Amino acid sequence: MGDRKTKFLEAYSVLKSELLRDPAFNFTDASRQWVDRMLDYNVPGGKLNRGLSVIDSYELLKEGKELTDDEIFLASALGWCIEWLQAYFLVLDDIMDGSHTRRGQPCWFRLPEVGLNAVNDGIMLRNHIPRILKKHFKNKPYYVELLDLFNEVEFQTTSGQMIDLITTLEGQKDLSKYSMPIHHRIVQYKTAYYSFYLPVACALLMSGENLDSHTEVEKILVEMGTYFQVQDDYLDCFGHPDVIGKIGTDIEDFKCSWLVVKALELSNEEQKKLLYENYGKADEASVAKVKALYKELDLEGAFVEYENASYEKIISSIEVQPSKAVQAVLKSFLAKIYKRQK
Ligand code: GPP
Ligand code: MG
Ligand code: MG
Ligand code: MG
Repeated sequence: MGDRKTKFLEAYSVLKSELLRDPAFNFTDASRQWVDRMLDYNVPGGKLNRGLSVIDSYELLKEGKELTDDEIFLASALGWCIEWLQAYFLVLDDIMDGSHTRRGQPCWFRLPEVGLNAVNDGIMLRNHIPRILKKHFKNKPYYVELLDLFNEVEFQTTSGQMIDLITTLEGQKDLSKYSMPIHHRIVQYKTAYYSFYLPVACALLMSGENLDSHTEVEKILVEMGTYFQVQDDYLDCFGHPDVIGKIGTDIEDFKCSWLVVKALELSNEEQKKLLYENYGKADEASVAKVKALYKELDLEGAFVEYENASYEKIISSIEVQPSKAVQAVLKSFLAKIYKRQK
């Protein structure tokens, strides 16, 4: 595994050098240095689960046949495209959510010399993806499918992000519109497709598979991605910033988080009143009251219950999959996130 990650990181250096050689940056060294620093700051510093999953999944789909160096590089390049996509989303999401830290450092837009130039950097990150794909996959029979996949998934994520954002609009802060079905719709779109379906879909395309014949796999991965975002919502409040690398903002931001939806389900009238009065306010006292109510309602216990039920459900749907290789891909992905602390 250590070796796998080393090779994956080597591929990052190769891809970055190729992108930095673009004639667009020939005129000034400053532009090349900006992109260089922007990439190092935003692309490789996460857990790299999504990226590494492309290689792991591809290997499992090959059922024990050893991967060639070329195959490892190509799977890594696809993995990095997902990490680039993630960096693009996170740079912009942190502006939209008014976040302060990410991966244990200030959000990119919080750096004084960056500010809202980060919007353009986000667009730059997004535009690197088709360049990587063109350079390394143009002659592959699945090239068009790959482009289409990235486009579709970007659209889905943007749609989820939009619903996430418009449910919190100032002046319309109304907790009564928050429910599990709306939460489910948001997280399925904003997180599950790009974080779970995309890595496995990339591996399937590389193995010569047709994505239309794997809709059941897509369904399971979307379910896993939903579970993953519920964990993210949980950690936003109950995780430690030093461990998760970011300071939660969901309560202040009036987000339709799994925690607030669950709290609404479990609250009596008085507790509901407290939520209505304090949820979505930036002051510390209001946030503290919401967190105290979450404790009182034992949302930690409710989360463990959800986590166990969700795990059982996903495992059962994996075990009826006809292909053992596909089962292995899905189980290995689930194992990476089950009971995660960060
Ligand atoms: C995670 O939501 C969702 C995204 C990062 C997708 C963003 C999509 C865009 C089109 C910009 P989150 O805000 O809960 O994530 P985090 O807790 O990491 O900030
Ligand atoms: Mg966010
Ligand atoms: Mg967000
Ligand atoms: Mg979050």
